[in-house]
Amino acid sequence: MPLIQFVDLQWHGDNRGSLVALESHKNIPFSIERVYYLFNTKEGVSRGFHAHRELKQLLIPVSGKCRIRLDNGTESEDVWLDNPQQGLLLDAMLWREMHDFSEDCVLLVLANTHYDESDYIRDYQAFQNECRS
Ligand code: T46
Repeated sequence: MPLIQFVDLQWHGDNRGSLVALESHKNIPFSIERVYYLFNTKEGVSRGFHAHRELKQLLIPVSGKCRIRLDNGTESEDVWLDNPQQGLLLDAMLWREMHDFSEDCVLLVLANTHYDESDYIRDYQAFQNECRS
């Protein structure tokens, strides 16, 4: 499976501007159980540095941009999120880091479960061990 998987989000544009609708199992490949957004991230601050055992998420940069590093325990890849008409799909067992947030970045996240701290792997060595087992 490729590390970087984008989901194209159809937009409805007219002379008033643009609109994107997000619907479970239509353009979003899971049931949306939780929505949160990251904003006002300070200059030079990075976030993430963890993986999830089960959680699936879609990251949509509704404003501004940031750089995401994904790592499956064997290889890693960086990608810029800067298009509100595309979401980045984060499957389970991917180490993620978020860097270089622009001042205006608002990163919308759709998740397929409620918040559960026990789903997080926050230690990189532990993540690699779980990938191997
Ligand atoms: C992820 C990346 C993209 C909650 O109480 N409920 C929530 O739904 C979330 C996501 C977080 N929190 C609390 C837990 C921490 O006290 O908010 C605080 C900040 O969370 P965290 O340090 O995990 O934030 P990030 O930006 O490092 O990671 C977040 C998500 O946690 C994570 O699942 O994939 O965004």
